[in-house]
Amino acid sequence: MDEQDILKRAEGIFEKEPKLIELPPRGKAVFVGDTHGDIYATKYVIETYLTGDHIIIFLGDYVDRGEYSRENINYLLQLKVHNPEIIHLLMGNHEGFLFKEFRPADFWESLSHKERGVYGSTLGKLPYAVYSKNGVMGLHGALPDVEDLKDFEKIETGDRYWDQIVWGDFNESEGNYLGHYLGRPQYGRDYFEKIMARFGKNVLIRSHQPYVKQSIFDKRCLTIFTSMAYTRERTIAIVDLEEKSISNIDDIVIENL
Ligand SMILES: [Mn+2]
Repeated sequence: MDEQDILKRAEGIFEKEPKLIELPPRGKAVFVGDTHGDIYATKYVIETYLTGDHIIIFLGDYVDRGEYSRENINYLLQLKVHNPEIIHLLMGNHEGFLFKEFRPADFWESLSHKERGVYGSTLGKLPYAVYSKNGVMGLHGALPDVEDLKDFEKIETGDRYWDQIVWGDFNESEGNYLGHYLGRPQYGRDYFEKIMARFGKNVLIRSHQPYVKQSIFDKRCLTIFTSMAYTRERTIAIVDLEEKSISNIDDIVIENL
C-alpha cells in the first residue's frame, strides 16, 4: 500500500469507530504513551505485543519532535488498517494541528499544503479515549467535563471538550480548573476525582506531560511516555482486562522498554 492508500483506508476506519472505545473483557491491554517520531519504540512494542492476546492502545502524539515522524505515523496507520480491532490510535494534540496550531511542529511544517490537508483530515478523525469495564480510562491529556460517557460521541475536534482531552494537564494540587498555562488547560485533584466518579472509573492512563510525576492522586492517575524525545525512559503500562477490578496503579504492570 502506498501512503495515500494507507491514509484513505485508515480514515475510513476512523469514521466508523466510536470516539470512546470500550475494551473487551478479554486478554490484556498495552498502553503506549507519546511516541513522537520514535519509530524504534513503536516497532519494539509491536514486535513484542502484537501476539493476538493483547490489545494495543497508543495514547496519541505520533508526530513532531522525533526524527521519523512520517515513518512513525504511516507505520501506525498501516497497522491500524491491518488490525482494526487490536490496535487503537487515540488523538493527541499533535494530531490536531489543523484545529489548534502550535510551534514547534516540524512534521506539519515539512508537508506541502496538500499533504497537510490529507494528514489533517485523517488524523482529525481519530478516536479520543478508551475505557474498560474493570475501571480504567485511557486518553491523551485530561478528562473532558461532559456529563456522561455517551457524550464523548458529541465532542467535535477543536471544541472545548476536545481541548481538555488533548491539551489538558493534571497537577498534583487541590482544586478544579487551575487556569491555562502556555495554551494548556490545567486541572487539579478535585476535578480529577469529580469526573472519574461521574464516569465510574478508578484509574486514568494518559501521556502528554513529560514532567509530571508518573503516579499522582493516590495512585489513580498514571502518566507514561514511550518516546526518547524526552529524557524519560520509554514506559508502557499493561492492564489485565480479565481482572475483576483495577482500583489503582498497583494493579497495573508498568514496564520500561
Ligand atoms: Mn501531547
